[in-house]
Parts: sequence; structure tokens; C-alpha cells
Amino acid sequence: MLSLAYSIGVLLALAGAMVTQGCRESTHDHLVQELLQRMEKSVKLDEPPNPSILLAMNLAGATHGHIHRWLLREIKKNAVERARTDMTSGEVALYILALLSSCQNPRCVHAMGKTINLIPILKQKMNEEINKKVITWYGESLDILALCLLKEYDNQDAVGAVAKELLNTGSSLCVDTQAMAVLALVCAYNHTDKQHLIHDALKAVTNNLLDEQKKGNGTIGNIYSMGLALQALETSSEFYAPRKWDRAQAFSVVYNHSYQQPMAMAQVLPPLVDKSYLNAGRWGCAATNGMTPSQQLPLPPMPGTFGVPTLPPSPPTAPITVQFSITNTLKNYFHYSTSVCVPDNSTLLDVMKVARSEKPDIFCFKTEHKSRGPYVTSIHGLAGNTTKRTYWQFFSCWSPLQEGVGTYKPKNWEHIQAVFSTY
Ligand code: B12
Ligand SMILES: *[C@@H]1O[C@H](CO)[C@@H](O)[C@H](O)[C@H]1NC(C)=O
Ligand SMILES: *[C@@H]1O[C@H](CO)[C@@H](O)[C@H](O)[C@H]1NC(C)=O
Ligand SMILES: *[C@@H]1O[C@H](CO)[C@@H](O)[C@H](O)[C@H]1NC(C)=O
Ligand SMILES: *[C@@H]1O[C@H](CO)[C@@H](O)[C@H](O)[C@H]1NC(C)=O
Ligand SMILES: *[C@@H]1O[C@H](CO)[C@@H](O)[C@H](O)[C@H]1NC(C)=O
Repeated sequence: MLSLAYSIGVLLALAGAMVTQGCRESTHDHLVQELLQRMEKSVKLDEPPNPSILLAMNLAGATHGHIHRWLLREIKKNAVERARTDMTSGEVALYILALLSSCQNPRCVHAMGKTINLIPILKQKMNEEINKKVITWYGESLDILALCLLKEYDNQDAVGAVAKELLNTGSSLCVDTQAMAVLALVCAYNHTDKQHLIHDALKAVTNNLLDEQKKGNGTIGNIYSMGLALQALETSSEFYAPRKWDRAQAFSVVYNHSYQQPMAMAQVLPPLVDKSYLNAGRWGCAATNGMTPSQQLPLPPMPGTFGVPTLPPSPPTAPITVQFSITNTLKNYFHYSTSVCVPDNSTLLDVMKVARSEKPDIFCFKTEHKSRGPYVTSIHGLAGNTTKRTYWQFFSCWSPLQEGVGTYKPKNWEHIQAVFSTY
């Protein structure tokens, strides 16, 4: 009797485990599909193509839709038209990852009757930016990663420089930069004369990422650095071994968040399909060529949404007041403050536009369109400068914003400050 009850108990427990397992899997697939769809929907045909989105679609195997075709065509067009003249080395590197993962040869990009080779362009831009000291460690890592996936290993000085930077000041670099550096160095590791240095750097920085996760109860950096951090930790276990990574905790942070911004989705999708930017060369390409259709992730129309419930359109609400100030203490001090009235649900960009229309000579500003939306280049006639490593940094009270002006929505009576800063 007892043993029968026991067996039933075991069976029930087993069934329970299977159900949970199956449920978790389908929830996971559902999330991937949802993110893919949301990301595809965000693609605007009148904006420049975003190579990170094409890369994410390739890694997830979503290579058959018209959005994919459009992105690939526009990426090639932009490459021949703009790579040489108005891209940074980091942008060229992202284009190379996007093309590699689309089974295209970056050495021979053909569009609009022109053909170019992106590799010498990347190398030349990278060297120029390093010499002029305008490169960021994030950009340099991206460059190293692209060259490594192309099996171009003649940039050993840069590899050594990134490794040394990680060992010297590793934990003061932002998590995104640490993660991109991990991807670059993991790729370079078996193709370098600096294995000891790289090994030490990877050990230090991956342990630091694990410490950050502990401090953040699962969050490594912030919610927007999770995509790259997961990619980094997935691909570097041999460098933090025997230490164990609480992978489930880190993934649950991502499952719990409902990502809406295209770039954030593009960086978080690869780890959700067990891929990283290191797979841009091999897997991404296999996904378009070698895979049978059943292995690909289809994009069925999906009723409802995951994470955020769809809210019914809400009636207009009372306007809010936002305080906005601009401060420059670096050179020729100035400080101005104002408060503006905007409809609830307005973005910080809307707030700045109202301030500008009320006092144009004080709150004038300029933006540039970037993959993540509008980037504020200058305020009150004072522009950030990559040579001097200056930029306009945004705060709410005294904490830096984790979103740009195009998506951040201030609350009633919130005090937003733009401070001219260095990085
Ligand atoms: C380097 C970097 C910077 C540098 C860029 C300097 C330079 N010359 O390269 C500096 C320090 C200036 C910077 C500033 C800011 N950044 Co920043 N930055 C990054 C980082 C680490 C790498 C970006 C990169 O080089 N990509 C590679 C290149 C090839 O791609 P790209 O699309 O051309 O990149 C350009 C744009 O991304 C732009 N940029 C950088 N940050 C931001 C932020 C926003 C909102 C926009 C629209 C553009 C932008 O500068 C890049 C180089 O030109 C990313 C991390 C990540 N996960 O992507 C964070 C990241 C993009 N930044 C972020 C944020 C929040 C900001 C700020 C809003 C912070 C603040 N409190 O003020 C400001 C921008 C304010 C403004 N003036 O509009 C967030 C964006 C989160 C989100 N919700 O999308 C990220 C993801 C970091 C994070 N995990 O929080 N950043
Ligand atoms: C380097 O090569 C060794 C031997 O082939 C392999 O075991 C190891 O996983 C490789 N490491 C990386 C980071 O690629
Ligand atoms: C992590 O969780 C602990 C205990 O629940 C809490 O005290 C701490 O504030 C949390 N830390 C963060 C960064 O959320
Ligand atoms: C994710 O959400 C679940 C349910 O709300 C919660 O139990 C879990 O602690 C969350 N995970 C993290 C890492 O925040
Ligand atoms: C707030 O604005 C977003 C678009 O920025 C919109 O989708 C949403 O419905 C708005 N919410 C409310 C409560 O008005
Ligand atoms: C940035 O500063 C450098 C050095 O002072 C200057 O030569 C350059 O013209 C500036 N760039 C821009 C875009 O203003």
C-alpha cells in the first residue's frame, strides 16, 4: 500500500516535472517568436537599415520573409554607397557581421552596379580611429570580432590593447563593453601569440560579469546590457571554470522583461536561440543555406502578445509638468533651467522640443538619427566631440537615464538634467 502510494507519488512528481518542462519550453519558443515578430514590425522602410536586426534574424533562422530580403538589399546598397565615406569602423564591422550571417561575402559586396571590399575599409578606419584616439573599447572589440570571424588575424596590437585595458580598468568599463570585449577575445584566443594575456583578461572580466549578476539579483548591468552579457557568458565558460554560472537566474531576468526597442531585441534574441555573434560566420550562414524548412523558426501569425497585455486605448489624461535643465561645467560654464507642460506619456524629446519652442536661444538642440533613435549631438550650441570624448549625458535627479530621449518618458514633476560630460 505504502509502496503503491509512493510509486504514484513518484509518477505524479515525474509527470509534474514533464509538464513544467514542456510548458517552459513552449513559453520560451513563444517568447522568441514574439520578439522576432515585434522586431520585424519595427523595421521602417523609410529609415536606414539596421544591421543588428538582420544579424539577429539570421541567427534565429528567420530568413525567409520580405523584411529579411529588404534588409539585406538595403544593407548592401548602404555598404557600397556609404561605408567608405560616412561610417565608423564599428558600423562597418556590424555590416560585416550582418553580411557574413546572410552568406554574403563582405570582400565582394555588389549593389547598384558597384562592388566594394569591406575588409580594407574596416582595417583602415580602425587604424585611423585608434591613431586619432577617437575609438571606443566597444567599437574596437566589435572590429576585432569582425576581423576574427573573417580569419584576419593581423591586428594583434589591438587584441593586446583590449586585453590590457580589461586587466587594468576592466570593472570600470560598462557591462556592454566588457561583454563585447569577451566575444572579441574568445574569438581571438586560439589565433594569437598573446594567449596568456588574453586568458588572464577573460578570466578577470567574466568573473566580474558573474559578480555583477550576483549584485544585481540576476541583472548584469541593466536590462539593456543583458543580451550581450548572456552572449559573453555562454561562450566563455572555459575561462571562469570551475566557477558555475547561474544561467537560469540571468535568463529569468530576460524572460521577465518585455523588450520593446528594436536594438534591445536584436541583442537579446541570439542568446535566446542559443547563439551569439560568434556564430555570425558559420551558423548564420548555415541557417540560410543548409537548413531544411522544418528546422527554421516559422513566423506564424500570433494572437495576443507575450509579456505586455494589450491595453485598450486610454482616454486623454491631464498634462504633466517636467523640469528640464542644461548644465555645462567643462568649459565656459552655463546652466539654465525651465519647466514645461506636456501631455502625459510624452517622451523626453517632446519635452525638449517644447522647451526649445518656448526659449529657442537657450534650449536649442540638435539630434542625429541612430539605430536606437534620436541621439542628442548638441544643446545650446555646444556639441559633443569624439576627439575630446565629450557628450550630453542625461539624468533623472542624479541617476543617469538608461534610455535615450526618444523613448524615455518623464513622470509628472520629474527633474531631467542634461549635463555636458566626458567618457
Ligand atoms: C559607446 C556607447 C556610448 C558612447 C558613444 C560614444 C562614441 N563615440 O561611440 C556615449 C558615452 C556617448 C553614450 C551615450 C549615451 N548612451 Co550609450 N552606449 C554605448 C555602447 C556601450 C556601445 C554603442 C556602440 O558603439 N555601438 C556600435 C556602433 C557601431 O553602433 P551604432 O549604432 O553606430 O552606435 C552608436 C549609437 O549607439 C550611439 N549611441 C550610444 N549610446 C546611445 C544611446 C542612445 C539612446 C542613442 C539614440 C544612441 C546612442 O553612439 C554609437 C557610436 O556612434 C552601448 C551598448 C550597447 N549594448 O549597444 C550603450 C547604449 C547604447 N547607451 C545607452 C544609453 C542609455 C546612453 C545615454 C542615453 C546615457 C545617458 N544617461 O545620457 C547617452 C546618450 C545621450 C544622448 N546624447 O542622446 C544604452 C541604450 C539603452 C536603450 N534603452 O536603448 C546602451 C544600450 C547601454 C545600456 N546598456 O544602458 N553611449
Ligand atoms: C581553443 O582550442 C582548443 C583546442 O582545439 C579548444 O579545446 C578550445 O575550446 C578552444 N578555445 C576557444 C576559446 O576557442
Ligand atoms: C537583491 O535582493 C536582495 C534580497 O531580496 C535585496 O535586499 C537587494 O536590494 C536586491 N538588489 C538589487 C540590486 O535589486
Ligand atoms: C521573474 O519573475 C518571477 C515571477 O514574477 C519571479 O519569481 C522571479 O524571481 C523573477 N526573476 C528575477 C531574476 O527577477
Ligand atoms: C503612450 O504612447 C505610446 C507610444 O509612444 C502608445 O503606444 C501608448 O498607447 C500610449 N499610452 C497611453 C496611456 O496613452
Ligand atoms: C572636435 O575637436 C577637435 C579638437 O579640438 C577639432 O579639431 C574638431 O574639429 C572637433 N570636431 C567637431 C566635429 O567639432
